[in-house]
Amino acid sequence: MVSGTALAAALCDEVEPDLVGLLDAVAAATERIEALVRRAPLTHLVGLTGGTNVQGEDVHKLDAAANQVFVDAVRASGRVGHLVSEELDEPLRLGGDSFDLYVDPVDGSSNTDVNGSIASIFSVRRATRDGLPGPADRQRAGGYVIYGPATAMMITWGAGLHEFVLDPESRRFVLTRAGLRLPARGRTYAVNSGRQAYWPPDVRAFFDDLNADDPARDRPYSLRYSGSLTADLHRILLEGGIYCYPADDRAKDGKLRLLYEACPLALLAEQGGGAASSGRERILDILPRSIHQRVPLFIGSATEVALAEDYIQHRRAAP
Ligand code: AHM
Ligand code: MG
Repeated sequence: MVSGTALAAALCDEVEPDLVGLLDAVAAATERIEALVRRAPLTHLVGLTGGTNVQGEDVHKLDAAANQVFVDAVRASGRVGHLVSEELDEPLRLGGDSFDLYVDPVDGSSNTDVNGSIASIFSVRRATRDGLPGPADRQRAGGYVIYGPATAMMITWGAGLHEFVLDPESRRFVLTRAGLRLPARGRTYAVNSGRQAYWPPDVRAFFDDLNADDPARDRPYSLRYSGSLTADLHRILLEGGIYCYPADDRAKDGKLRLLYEACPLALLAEQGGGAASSGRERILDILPRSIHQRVPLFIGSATEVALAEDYIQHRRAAP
């Protein structure tokens, strides 16, 4: 639990009690998921369930277990009207009237099988009667909890970007960095370059630019890609650079989901002085059409995101 901790104290000073209560429930859920993650190889919680989710993707055992932890935790909080999850076909009605909660219970699920970093992503939106998301300004808070060598929460409630680390002894989240700012540019990028055969020319030109042998422009960049968006973004929030999952010939809208992946991470990046774009428009300007909608994503330091937009919108030609 986070009550009585640095997280609760920070929240209590700045946000309404209902939101403190919900974020407390989210933090408690992630503390329980962390315990499952740490023991997963010992408790046969790695590997697939054999089922697929609404998006046709294989469900890992940890996806299903973490999803159930969120369902139980937010139901008990009494503050959530609808829970939308990557692992649920439809919004789950929970009866609360303050907020709707959007979650990706386990981001980077394939890493569960290889002891790689994974995370839970969450987005709190003001409740709607129909469970539909409405515009981005309904998003009231967002963040993720990464289960890496340390378990860390990156969170914003609209007043800066903050990091809390779970103390494994007290089981409480402790403030480690307040008011984090992303460097204006970085030296690394993250992308699945195994898909480059499907990239359109504008996407290819952007990465050719980053890979150029041009020390005067601080190139080439280094590639860092882990298979977990949040693990890659964590490096970028701390050290700068850009994470990209572009649209390509096989994935016309990219892979990542707007509401429980792109939007909360975009809010984090912007609160730290960074940026997030589909390449064509700011992520937080996109009006959602459906709960599981996908979106191309370019997120990180303002310099690299602006450069990606220049290529995608054909303001720059191949170097
Ligand atoms: P998931 O939520 O089902 O795990 O999917 C999202 C993940 C991201 O964390 C990661 O960056 C991306 O999918 C990796 O996809 P790919 O294997 O196509 O590179
Ligand atoms: Mg997932």
